Amino acid sequence: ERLVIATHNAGKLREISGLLAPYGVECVSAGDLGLPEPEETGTTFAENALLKAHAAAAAAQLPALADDSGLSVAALEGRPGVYTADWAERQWFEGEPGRDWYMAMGKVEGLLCAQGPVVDRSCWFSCTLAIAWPDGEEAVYEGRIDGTFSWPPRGTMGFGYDPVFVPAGHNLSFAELPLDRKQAISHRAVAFEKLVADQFAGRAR
Ligand code: ITT
Repeated sequence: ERLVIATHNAGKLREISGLLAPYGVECVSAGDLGLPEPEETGTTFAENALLKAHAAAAAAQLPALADDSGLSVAALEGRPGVYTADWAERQWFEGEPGRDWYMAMGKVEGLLCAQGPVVDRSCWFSCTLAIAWPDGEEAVYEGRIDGTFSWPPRGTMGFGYDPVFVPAGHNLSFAELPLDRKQAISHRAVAFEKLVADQFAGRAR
């Protein structure tokens, strides 16, 4: 059985493939199928995840799994949240991949610093997984992990905002934790546990 992983984000694809590995699902990425990237016009993680999953399922005529995620900062009323990718979209340093993420993380830090010397740095990562079938059927699963926004960025593993996120109860950032340790606790792993219980129960090899 083939499942389209409806993401164009290489970091997500790596994590999703790893989380699905024990269940004998044959994964094919939206990129490999040459599927277009739909515009994310939703205002919630669920809306965007469903939009991406349905677009891929219809285009590929296969079941498709999409992930919409982001980092929310409590002292910024949950921003950037569903707009996390948008905050990094401006190419301040054209031709230098990765620097745009640094600027987006810096923007969060700047907004926090502007609030004064003592600021609540609580934040959380959210992940919403949506699975859709070509006949229009759908299901949604959500996960969250709480932590602290930490500056300056630390670590080289993971992707996106991992270098500034220190999960609650840990001292290392997500980018300093080996992938298997991130995968044991992350927002994505929490959502996956629900997806697997619902869709792949009893299929672990
Ligand atoms: P697709 O829509 O193609 O899946 P995207 O990068 O546009 O890829 P989103 O719209 O869901 O994905 O934006 C989520 C952003 O939040 C993503 O680009 C990451 O930078 C960040 N993010 C999500 N999960 C993360 C994680 O586990 N670690 C670090 N950053 C994460």
